[in-house]
Amino acid sequence: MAIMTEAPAERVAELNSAMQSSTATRTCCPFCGVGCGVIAIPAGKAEISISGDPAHPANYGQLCRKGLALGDTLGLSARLLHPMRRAEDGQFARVSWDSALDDVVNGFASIIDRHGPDAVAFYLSGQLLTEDYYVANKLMKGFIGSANVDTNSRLCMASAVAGHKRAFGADTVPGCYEDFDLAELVVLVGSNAAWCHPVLYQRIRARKSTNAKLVIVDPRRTATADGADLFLPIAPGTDQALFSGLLVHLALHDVLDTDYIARHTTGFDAVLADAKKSVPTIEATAQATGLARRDVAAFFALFAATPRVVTAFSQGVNQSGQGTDKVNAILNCHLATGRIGKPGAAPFSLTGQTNAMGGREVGGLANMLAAHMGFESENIERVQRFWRAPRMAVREGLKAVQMLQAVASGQIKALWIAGSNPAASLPEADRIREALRKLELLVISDNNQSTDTITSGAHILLPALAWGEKSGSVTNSERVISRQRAFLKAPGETRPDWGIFAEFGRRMGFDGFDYASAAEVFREHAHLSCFENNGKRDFDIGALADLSDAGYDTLAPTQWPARADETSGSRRFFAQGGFFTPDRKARFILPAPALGLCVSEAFPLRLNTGRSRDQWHTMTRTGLSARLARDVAEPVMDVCPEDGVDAGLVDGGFARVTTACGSCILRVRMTDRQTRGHLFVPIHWTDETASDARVGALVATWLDPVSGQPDLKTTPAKIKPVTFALQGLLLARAARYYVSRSLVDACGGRARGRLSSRGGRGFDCLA
Ligand SMILES: Nc1nc2c(c(=O)[nH]1)N[C@H]1C(S)=C(S)[C@@H](COP(=O)(O)OP(=O)(O)OC[C@H]3O[C@@H](n4cnc5c(=O)[nH]c(N)nc54)[C@H](O)[C@@H]3O)O[C@H]1N2
Ligand SMILES: Nc1nc2c(c(=O)[nH]1)N[C@H]1C(S)=C(S)[C@@H](COP(=O)(O)OP(=O)(O)OC[C@H]3O[C@@H](n4cnc5c(=O)[nH]c(N)nc54)[C@H](O)[C@@H]3O)O[C@H]1N2
Ligand code: SF4
Ligand SMILES: [Mo]
Repeated sequence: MAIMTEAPAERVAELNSAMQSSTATRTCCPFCGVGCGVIAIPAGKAEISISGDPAHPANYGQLCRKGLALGDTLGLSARLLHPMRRAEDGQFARVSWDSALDDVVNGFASIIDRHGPDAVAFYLSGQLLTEDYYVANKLMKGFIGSANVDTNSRLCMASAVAGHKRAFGADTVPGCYEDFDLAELVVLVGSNAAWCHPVLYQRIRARKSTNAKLVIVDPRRTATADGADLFLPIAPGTDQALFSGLLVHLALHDVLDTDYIARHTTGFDAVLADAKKSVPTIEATAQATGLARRDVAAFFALFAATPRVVTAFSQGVNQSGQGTDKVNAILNCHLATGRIGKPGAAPFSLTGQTNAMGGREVGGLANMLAAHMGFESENIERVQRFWRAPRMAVREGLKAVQMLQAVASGQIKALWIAGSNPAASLPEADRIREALRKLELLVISDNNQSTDTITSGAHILLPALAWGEKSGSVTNSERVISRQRAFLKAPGETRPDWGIFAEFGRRMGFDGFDYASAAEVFREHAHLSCFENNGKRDFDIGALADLSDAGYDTLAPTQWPARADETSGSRRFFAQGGFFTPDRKARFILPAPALGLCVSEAFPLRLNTGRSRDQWHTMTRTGLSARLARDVAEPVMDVCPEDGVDAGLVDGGFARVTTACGSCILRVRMTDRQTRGHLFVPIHWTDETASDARVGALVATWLDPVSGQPDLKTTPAKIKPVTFALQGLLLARAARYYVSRSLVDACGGRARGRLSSRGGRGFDCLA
């Protein structure tokens, strides 16, 4: 289906002159990790037709609502179009690129001189293209000499990465989307795919209509659960017990692939013995997970009876204080049954952002070096030779939350953030804001003039190209590399992120940053992937290392591995073993017993946070679309009617949600989708878009000890009603959506309010 989008008024003129061609551009959606192909066609007077690319293997022409609304997100009113410097009076003023980059270079160089390379850091994002990520990573790890590069993927995929590495010896996703078409059972664990990976979810539904079964494991009854054959409303944080109980059940019922276990794995007996002690029976599993005995029995029977099973997992697994153990508990069941790397049988990590995988490939995480290599001495030496790097990082850097803790303690003095909004998205977001204000130098490359992070003391703002303007590559959940291509000219003085980092590298006096194009960066990345590889590393795209510029421009979606010497590689990994551990065998891993942050009399409920169907993260793009605002128009909190009534709340009224870290005021939505004791709040609103709904400020810091990924789903909380004396609604044509309750708080008699001024079009919604 093609959707014609009327471009935002302020872009009409630009669009008319900016269309690079009047022909169709094949590109890729910038939102979720499904990675759908998109066709963008300038359609006459400032219109853009957006449709799904029928030839793209991720979506075969389908798009979800967010993808279809992409044309609405191209407005320029909120865009950062010129480099800016913050003046003494706190206001940002336009400066030249030369002057802005001088400040960045002088600031970084002087801090490195005075305090060493570990006093500086980059914080990156899965919104970036692989080429952007590659250049930033090379700069920091090979030339500045620190591994303080981390990314919002730490909040998203880190536990999956760590779980894969522990079991497989590499961060390998063994399966592919086709497995969902072939599976007879799909288990979705901690995934609201109906909203968060909609096109893939439709594919699962299509398969289900041919009699395949669907099981959902989630503490709340999501839209995804509505379509399930079996819904397991698991107690949060207990998935490892469910899958350890399943392992015991599979052993008891002789469903193990003993040959696979013997030939391709180690550690099985110890893990099974431990599981038998902790969850020996269906009853014990039911008790450990809060599930009904008959539901656990039904799930175990289904899993045991169905060789073709895909267990896909997302943030209910990863964003947990024990996320890595949850991942390994799932992988254990697939390894024990040999249901891995076979058509229709695989564990499957659903990646969040469009380029979460690309970031992992280049080494964007502080505990990875580059091209899926870690910090072993032979890898450090190899990458150093390849980069001709003068100053290699020799150990892992600080992971996101620790990085910000080091900012707070003054250990890190310069931070460059590109493509993320950590003042909203990290746990204890108020403390993050305080920490950022202490920096000697805070540089932000972004598409927008104002974000919660920019207003947390940024010194220099660098304008980056946005979707539709930028050009490079991304990798989706099934290891398919796709091109994002530009169909709009760069507005204002915006530049590609890779170009900004490369220019910084040149000005720092580093050799090896003279890239003329994204294609050149990509070729170097591909060369590194196959450099002294010889099948030892999973990530190898050597077949693309010598692409011409034209070949890069026209590159069709390509799945890795794509080794130079292979004409027809397998789409899947590990059906015949061949793991990336030293003995090439997989490891069974013992999960620790479920722990958890304790609820108390003061904070008796659990705050779960996640996504709404039609908004993306901090709404910097989806917030521009009126049709996407219709789904959930303001910040809400879901609570079950019993808990709501107990707390004196009214459905449709307001509640203050408080945790040990902070509080928010949210519209109450009573729903039986929530179980007792659990609240759910979407993550999308920030201080830019609402007066009191930055949910990151409420989330406690509880890190997975292996991956460093924060638990974002179980903070102890309390709720109380808030009543306002007056309420009004103002509708206006605004550049961006803003919700404010500038009302007289009936209890406190205090007036609160705030005006937003996005490009002079701001408005106050309630008055
Ligand atoms: N509409 C939309 N789609 C998106 C995004 C977006 O912002 N908006 N963002 C993208 C990104 S970056 C990501 S990472 C993905 C995230 O995609 P999902 O992981 O599907 O989304 P979430 O809403 O974060 O959380 C998933 C579910 O985990 C459940 N959960 C919480 N605790 C537990 C637990 O202990 N066990 C289990 N089994 N489940 C639990 C929650 O109730 C929730 O329903 O979505 C991507 N797609
Ligand atoms: N409580 C809670 N917190 C969460 C989560 C949760 O479930 N609960 N989920 C976590 C997860 S999984 C994720 S992925 C994060 C997401 O959290 P963030 O990364 O903080 O969110 P975004 O809104 O995607 O921020 C992207 C920023 O980059 C800018 N941008 C977009 N494209 C580009 C580009 O090409 N170049 C540059 N330079 N800038 C660009 C945008 O304008 C925006 O300011 O949130 C995490 N935080
Ligand atoms: S499913 Fe994901 S990648 Fe596909 S159109 Fe929707 S948001 Fe974009
Ligand atoms: Mo994510």
